[in-house]
Amino acid sequence: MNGLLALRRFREFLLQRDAEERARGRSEHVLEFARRLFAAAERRIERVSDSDVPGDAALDCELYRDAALLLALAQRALVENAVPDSVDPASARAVFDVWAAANGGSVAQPGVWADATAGGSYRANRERWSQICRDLLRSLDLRSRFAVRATRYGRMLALVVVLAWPILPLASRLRHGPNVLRGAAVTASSRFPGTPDPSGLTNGDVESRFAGHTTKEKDSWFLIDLGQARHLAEVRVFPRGDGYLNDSVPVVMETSADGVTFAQVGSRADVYTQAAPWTVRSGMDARFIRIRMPGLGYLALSEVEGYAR
Ligand SMILES: [Ca+2]
Repeated sequence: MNGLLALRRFREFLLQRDAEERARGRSEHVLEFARRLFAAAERRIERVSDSDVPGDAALDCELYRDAALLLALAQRALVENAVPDSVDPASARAVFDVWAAANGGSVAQPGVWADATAGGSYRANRERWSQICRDLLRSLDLRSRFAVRATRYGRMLALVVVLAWPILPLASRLRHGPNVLRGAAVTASSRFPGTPDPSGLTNGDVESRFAGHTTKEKDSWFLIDLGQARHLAEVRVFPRGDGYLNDSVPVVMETSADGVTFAQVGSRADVYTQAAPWTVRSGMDARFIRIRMPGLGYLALSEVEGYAR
């Protein structure tokens, strides 16, 4: 939904700009190019497993490395306000090397580029590549060219939204690691007729209506089963996106090791939204997470995310 909103603002931004801007700048072309590279980098980082298995960790290094190349190309295009003629691996590597030479830091550590599995230290190299991606995001000079120009046209906010849209999820992903609830099994106390299967609560998408909807009953709940106990530093709950938010509170979050005995780790009495989800940071080790509405009512949610750090 946030993506759609950003796209709409992007379109408005393009439509409203005056003829002079259209004639003299290639920035819309560059923005689109950078946006596609961000999306491609995000797809790779989404696949990072954070697994301790050496083979998985080595693959993670390669995913981060590919993402870093894409981010370096995006960074260069935004700074230079130009789309490169070629985006083959060799030219991407050359662009990355220029960035690395100027930024040093984590890139300069031995073995990082030459061999993702150098010295058998898969996890250390994965951490370095993750840091390189974070450094690349930080090095994007969003204010220099685009924000200044946008300010002149009084539309900085719209442009910042457009640029932040691909960057923020990526930065969050790099900071918090993967969404460990994604794909976890979901059951519900009941299912309102005609509503989707509640498995959509962990499909990685924040639906604009809802992914799961119980009937009105006493103690309605959704139960997420991770399959094994995991550490969760943060859990985010996204409500339905089509209104009726007052109906979705009060609500409690409970965790369990066995699916039988539950302990409450959070509660929410105030309305929350998809833009500002209900976030519980109590640091929990659990296999089961239950979102429950005490008393008479129903639950309608779009997504539940969980992060290990
Ligand atoms: Ca969902």
